[in-house]
Amino acid sequence: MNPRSVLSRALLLSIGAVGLWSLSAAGSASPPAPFGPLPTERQLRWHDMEFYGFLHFTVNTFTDREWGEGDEAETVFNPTDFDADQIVRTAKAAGMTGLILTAKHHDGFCLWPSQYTEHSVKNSPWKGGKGDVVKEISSACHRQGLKFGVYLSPWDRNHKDYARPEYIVYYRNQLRELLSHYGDIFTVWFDGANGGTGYYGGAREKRQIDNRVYYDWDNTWKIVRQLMPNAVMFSDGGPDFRWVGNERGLAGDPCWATIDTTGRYPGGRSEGLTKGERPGNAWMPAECDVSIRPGWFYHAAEDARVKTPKQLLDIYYQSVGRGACLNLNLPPDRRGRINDHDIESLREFRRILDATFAVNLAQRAKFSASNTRGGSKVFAPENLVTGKRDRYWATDDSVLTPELVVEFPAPATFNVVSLGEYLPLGQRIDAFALDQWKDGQWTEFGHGTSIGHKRLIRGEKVTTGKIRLRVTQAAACPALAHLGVFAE
Ligand code: FUL
Repeated sequence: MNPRSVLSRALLLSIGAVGLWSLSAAGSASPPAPFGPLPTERQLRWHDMEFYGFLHFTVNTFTDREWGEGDEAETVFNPTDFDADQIVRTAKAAGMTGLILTAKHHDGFCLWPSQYTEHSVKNSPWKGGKGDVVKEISSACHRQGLKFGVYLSPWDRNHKDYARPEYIVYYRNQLRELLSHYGDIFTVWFDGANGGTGYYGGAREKRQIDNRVYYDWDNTWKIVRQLMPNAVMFSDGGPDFRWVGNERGLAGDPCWATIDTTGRYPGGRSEGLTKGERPGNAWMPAECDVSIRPGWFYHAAEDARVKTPKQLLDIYYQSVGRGACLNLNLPPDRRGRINDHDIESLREFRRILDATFAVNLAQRAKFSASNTRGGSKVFAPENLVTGKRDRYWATDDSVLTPELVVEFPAPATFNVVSLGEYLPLGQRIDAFALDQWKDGQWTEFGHGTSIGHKRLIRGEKVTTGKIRLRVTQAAACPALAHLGVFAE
């Protein structure tokens, strides 16, 4: 369905629920017109996931490498104590909403018994060749309430036909296999690394491809749309969400959810990805991917270099806190479990986040806005603390830079302010500032640019009786769905 019709239906329903009284009292409380590119339903669901994980696991785990050559014997894959439930439980306890498994990395080894190759778990000693990592992880995810996604590397350094048309048939067959036998898949992650030296069925040579045409992406992506219509697809340039342009997990400031897709393709140009482009021609929000360790795969030598809770928090505020999703890699070790070093760091990271976001100090505050659309309750600032993403504060079309005073029942101490726009109407706000009431006047304590799904402003602790939000620049009248005030 067209996102605009989904939107107007949702708005009509919510207006109806508040009642005709407020409509007539308001005079003209019709919702604002959308601005710029708009998200699809599947992108909206993805935004809500916010924080999920990668699992990099394959022959590299056992050869201590980051990129396998493609000539690894299947027998090297042999986890000694594989436990999908332990892996998924760890991710869940860390607050992740889903996991994306490297079903096949660049070395070509398949973690599921694909019928199209012998280079898979079926020829490994693990579970006597009867094992299926994709099955076990996807089942554990579904059992424990996490979404499951797959990474299927387009580059395959094992396959004899790589760089020839035959390989595309193989690649698509594998995609169909993964999308047909493992239940619901929330994402397919298309990596941009492409071509170079490899084993290639024994040829051991360098093979280059032109990634604009070789994979015929439009038709490859169609397979995903057909078999898993709710899944979102990742690559450097979409089609559903984009790479953030670095592997440090850091979004730009600003980080617009929109981009100009002209001339973009997987593995293509990366300028503009970190900050996005405004207004752009497509809704293409950023994913920040980063590993909890220096490498993507497990290496015992990196046990002492697991990111600390403080480092993880900084990444969280600069990814989720800038309107992106965070995809944090947790590499299973040679046992086939998440290592204790990683678990320890994740536990403290989660404890701090939970404690920070447990109480929204704005929940019991009094709101006074310089303008509310049509004077109507439907668009009142109280909508900011309902916890419901389909209610929002909006202003009249002519009011682009409103102010909102938030008065706490008693002086509040905090250092994090959270904001979120009502995304079905597009990304409307360009800049904002936050003031505190101090010594009888307003004093600025924070400001920012893009908001989008979520913006976290984190600073020094402030104690005050009231704060003020000023929208200082907007392309269309603001529509804000969320405001939170928290103490870390
Ligand atoms: C990159 C790959 O080359 C790395 O090995 C890793 O999978 C990372 C997430 O993407 O492009």
